[in-house]
Amino acid sequence: MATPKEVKLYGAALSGYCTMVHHALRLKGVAYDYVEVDLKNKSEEFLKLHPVHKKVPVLVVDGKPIPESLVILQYVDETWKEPPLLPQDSYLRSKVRFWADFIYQKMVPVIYAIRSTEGEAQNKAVEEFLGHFKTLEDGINKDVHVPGPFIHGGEPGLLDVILGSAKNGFQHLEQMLAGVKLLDKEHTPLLCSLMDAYAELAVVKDTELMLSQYAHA
Ligand SMILES: N[C@@H](CCC(=O)N[C@@H](CS)C(=O)NCC(=O)O)C(=O)O
Repeated sequence: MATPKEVKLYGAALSGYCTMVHHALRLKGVAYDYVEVDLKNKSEEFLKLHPVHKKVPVLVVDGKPIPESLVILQYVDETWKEPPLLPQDSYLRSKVRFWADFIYQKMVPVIYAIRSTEGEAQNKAVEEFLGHFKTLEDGINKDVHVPGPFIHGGEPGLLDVILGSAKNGFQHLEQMLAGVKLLDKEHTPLLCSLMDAYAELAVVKDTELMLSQYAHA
């Protein structure tokens, strides 16, 4: 496959899904242009790129649009091989994909539920979040973690990118919940330490700085 020439990311500064894609591209050293999409007033240009769900992120590579963050992350990993985000071993790769899918299918809806409810319903959603987070901790520990700051040891992998990109969002939720700890080192020590290590990466800080110019969005 020829190396792509023009890479453009359509995103929104406050979207954790888009942050993942910024990080993946930067971890791979891919040069790209960024287009901030006004989600309240989506342009015709953007709607043509993703007429199905009309959501960011959309990565456009040599004019060809690729929507959906998890699909994009895997495309990026297959297109720019180094450093790899997914393990070489296909069984391990399936485990990483399983836990990535768990985050999207089980955890994301609960996060939306915490945001959109209050009182008893919100307490229930928080309990559910903590339960899923512990399941994820145990699953990652058993299935894919090897000693080191990141999930596969010394270099960040796909699950680091997904979880690490969500850290700010989790912290905002904690502020909103005033007093409830979602990221608890006693409850989920491995996930907390993986996210702390990830937050120290230069690509994370550089992305945050670059996106801060759109912070009013
Ligand atoms: N499953 C999608 C979700 C993307 C998503 O929900 N994007 C939000 C921003 S965080 C969006 O574009 N919302 C605009 C809308 O729904 O109109 C993905 O993983 O890429």
